[in-house]
Amino acid sequence: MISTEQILHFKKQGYLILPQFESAAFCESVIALAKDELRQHAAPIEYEADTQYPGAPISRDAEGGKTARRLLGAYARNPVLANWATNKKLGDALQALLGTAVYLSQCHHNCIMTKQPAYSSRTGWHRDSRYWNFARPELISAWLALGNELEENGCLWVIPGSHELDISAQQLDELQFLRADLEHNKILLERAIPVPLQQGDLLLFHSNLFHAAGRNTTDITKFSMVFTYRDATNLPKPGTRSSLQPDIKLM
Ligand SMILES: O=C(O)CCC(=O)C(=O)O
Repeated sequence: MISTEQILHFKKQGYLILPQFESAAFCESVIALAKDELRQHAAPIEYEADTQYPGAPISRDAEGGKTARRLLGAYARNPVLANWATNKKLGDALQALLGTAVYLSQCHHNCIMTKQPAYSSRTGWHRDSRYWNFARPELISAWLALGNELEENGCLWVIPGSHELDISAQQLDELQFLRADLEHNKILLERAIPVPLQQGDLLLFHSNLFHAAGRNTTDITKFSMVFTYRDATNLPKPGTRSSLQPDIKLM
């Protein structure tokens, strides 16, 4: 299913879009499920306030403080989500990119991201691998657009090829976001591009790829489903957050 050209694109750019990977009907069914969970505030949930990102409510008790950002623990939350996260079509695509058997990490992403019209926050430029602890920072996240994702509702932006760059500690702030005030980083950020997605498109991206996202300025919530995968040799480091829950082998 994945061509040599697509593999080369992923290796060089650090991301790959597989258009129309899922049907609209499936995406709508997951949105309905997510809305139901949001109505019930079904734990585990990360709220915008928890992120402390720019634009987020100051605390869970502040106005808008109960705006959810992520329905966490998606794999264990519902068999529909678990089945999707381990489905063969996705597994085959990941195996083509990772080159070995594929394992789902339950410790990272593993969520439905919601970006709600009011109180959504802005995510700065970062590598997901900054807080992940594996033998190598070489995992792949699979981001399924459950609805259309555009600049106005806060789609992802990426810096193509940035997964391979050597970045010094001085280029990052104390939370490991790229410092926008540095001339060196400005040159890097000029290469940034938005990644608009249509409903059902799948974005696969490397855990070292710098990415960011804006706020949702529309009046419709944006939903995306995101899971993270490693290859068979890239084990989580014992005693870290990345090894808190067992990884799931895709068949
Ligand atoms: O949609 C967003 O705000 C970006 C989320 C993101 O980059 C992340 O969770 O790593």
